[in-house]
Amino acid sequence: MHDLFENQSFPPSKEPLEEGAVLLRGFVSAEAARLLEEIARIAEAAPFRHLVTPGGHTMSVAMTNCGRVGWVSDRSGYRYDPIDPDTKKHWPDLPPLFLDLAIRAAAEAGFPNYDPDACLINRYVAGAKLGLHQDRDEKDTWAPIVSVSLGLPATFLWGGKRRSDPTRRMLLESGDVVVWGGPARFVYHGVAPLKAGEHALTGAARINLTFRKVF
Ligand code: MD3
Ligand code: FE
Repeated sequence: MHDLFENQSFPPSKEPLEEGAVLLRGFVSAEAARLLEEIARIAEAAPFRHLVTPGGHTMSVAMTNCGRVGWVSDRSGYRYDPIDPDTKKHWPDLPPLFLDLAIRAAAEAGFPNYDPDACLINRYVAGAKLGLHQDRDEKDTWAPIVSVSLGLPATFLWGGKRRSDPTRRMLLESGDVVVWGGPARFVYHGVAPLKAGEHALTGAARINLTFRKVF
């Protein structure tokens, strides 16, 4: 039997995680292939790269961006930059499909009038991980971050407002969207090392989009 949605999250479901955080399982399953086509187009203009942290470590996750600004890191620090430091050009525009999905997901989670200016695109292959961190380079501290998972599943780590708070684990699968805003905006979070696998849409990779209201 052909599985149109490539995962178990049909029909889409909505699950509150904590005050300000909502899990929308399967929210973008129907658009996953089109999203991946857009991502391939973006990556032709702004190729995925492994950024270096201020501490001098090369990140295992490969990144690129679209939107008015992109998130970048180098030895001098983290920042949002309107120019891609690799190509010296502006980042590709946010595709209308991206904007539409991010706005609809935010509204569904109780954040109307969402107006993101940036989308960070993370690509994980087996072993790639993201250590526990907060996202706090954005000026708007109430607007949500909207996260979209595509391809291989990953174990998402989700803690509290202090690094030492206990962390929960949750499997994020292709098509899942999580909205983190308001009181949930500054929770520590990360991604456990990706397990090797093969996905019909992305092959050996997981791709995550995070929409951000930067200004
Ligand atoms: C909770 N990305 O790019 S998405 C990141 O799967 C990032 O690639 C992860 O953390 C990934 O910064 C996790 C879920 C997520 C993203 C941002 C958040 C959860 C968040 C910001 C605040 C609270
Ligand atoms: Fe993050």
